[in-house]
Order: sequence, then structure tokens, then C-alpha cells
Amino acid sequence: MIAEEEESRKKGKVSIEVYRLDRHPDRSIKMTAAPYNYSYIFKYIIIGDMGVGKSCLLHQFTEKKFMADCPHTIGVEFGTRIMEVNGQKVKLQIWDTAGQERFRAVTRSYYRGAAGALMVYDITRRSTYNHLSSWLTDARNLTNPNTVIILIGNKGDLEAQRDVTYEEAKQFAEENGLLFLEASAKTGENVEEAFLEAAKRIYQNIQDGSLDLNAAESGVQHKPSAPQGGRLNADSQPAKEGCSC
Ligand SMILES: Nc1nc2c(ncn2[C@@H]2O[C@H](COP(=O)(O)OP(=O)(O)OP(=O)(O)O)[C@@H](O)[C@H]2O)c(=O)[nH]1
Ligand SMILES: [Mg+2]
Repeated sequence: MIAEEEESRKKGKVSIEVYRLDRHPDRSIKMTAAPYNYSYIFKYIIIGDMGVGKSCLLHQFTEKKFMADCPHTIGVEFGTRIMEVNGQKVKLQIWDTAGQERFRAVTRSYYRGAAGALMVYDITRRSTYNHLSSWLTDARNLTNPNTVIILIGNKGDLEAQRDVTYEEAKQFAEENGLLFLEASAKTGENVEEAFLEAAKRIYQNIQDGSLDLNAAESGVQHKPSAPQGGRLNADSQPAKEGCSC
């Protein structure tokens, strides 16, 4: 696997940082929140078949740009962005996983402790929609019961090539208790909303007490100055500006 990554790098196929598993930041980061211009960290994963646009969605969300020639993800990639959720600054730590089957064993190890999961299919390729049950099974088995899963029908700009209707995907989402949006990583439509909707639901779960911040794998970290665990204090002071780490 490492040799494969090196080879891909040499061929210039990999443009974004590739992590070796034994040096993966997730093994050392422990979701610390310092220094702080945000109140919470939410861990997200993005899953779905290869080529559905997971990396492009992440790139559009973090950089507000579309990558027309995006290389296949090798293993996992990582991005962050701070966004405001119900008046609180929240840092999203987002793990973008490879859709290729050969990386499945590797990517499964990143599901643990995710507060949110974006499960993506391509509205122009029915096979990517048909595989959702398998992605959902993994997501359910490998995350905790409170993990918020949002289904994203990507490539909404390719209406003429549509192969999956909005209605059937909406029904699938409702039957499985998922949030749902169609989006386009190309135009940016609903990309912000996808990440935000999941974050709002996570925040709501914290507020109503259904998500315990003290639970080891809640996928949420409060900034250290806050009271430990329990309910969220919606009146807590906004963190100081000036640092985005
Ligand atoms: N028209 C259109 N093309 C898109 C969109 N999103 C992604 N693409 C294209 O689809 C291809 C695959 O996108 P990626 O983001 O690499 O797909 P991925 O899901 O990360 O694929 P893997 O890393 O292999 O799992 C690229 O050529 C993108 O330019 C979109 O919203 N609209
Ligand atoms: Mg990718």
C-alpha cells in the first residue's frame, strides 16, 4: 500500500497529502482544541463509491473551488473549516475517504468517533446509488448510534444525465432516518448547506442531551475552558478571533 502511494506520487496522480497509516495524524491528534477561536470540534467522514465527488465536495467546502481533474483519493485525505452553527463557532475536522474497494479496510478505521457522516452518491450513476445500503451498513456498524448521517446526491449540475430521481433518494433517506440534499461540488450548490445541516443536527443532539460530550467516541470536543460534559451552554462566550488552528 505504501509502495503504491509512492508510485502514484511519482506519476503525479496525488496532489493532496497522503498519510501513512502508521504516521497518521488521527493517531496523535486526539482532537485537541488549542488555541481556540471556536467552541467545538466535530469530526466528519465522507464516504461513498469512487468518483462520486467526495474530494470535490470537501475542496469546494474548504476552498470554495471546483477541482475538474481530481485524482482518486489514496486512503484518506483531511480538511478543516470553522463555521458558525447556531451562533457557535465549530471547527469541522473532515476525513475524506477513498471510494475504491481496495482501500475499504483502511478507510473503515476512520469511521470510529465520527459525529457526522456525509454519504455521497452520483445522481448520474445509478450503481453508486445502489451501493448505498452497503455504505450505510458500514456507517451504522462502525460509528455510534448518535452519528448524524446525511445523504448527498452529488453532481446536481448534470441534470440532463440524471439516473436517480430526487424522490426515490428522498424516500430512501426517510426510510433510513437520514438527512438528504442534492448538491453540486461544481457549482457549489448546497455544499455549504450539507455540512451545516449535519452540524446543526449534531449541535441539537448536544443541546437536548442525546449526545454525551464525555462519551469516548462522541466525535465532539468542547474547548477545554467549558464545563465538562452535560448540556451545551448556548450563552457561552464566543472564542477569541485571530487564530484558525
Ligand atoms: N459535473 C460535475 N462533476 C463533478 C462533481 N463533483 C465531482 N465531479 C467530477 O467527478 C470526478 C470524481 O470526483 P472526486 O471528487 O475525485 O471523486 P471521489 O468520490 O473523491 O473519488 P475517490 O477519491 O476515487 O473515491 C472528478 O472528475 C470531478 O471533477 C460535480 O458536482 N459536478
Ligand atoms: Mg476522493
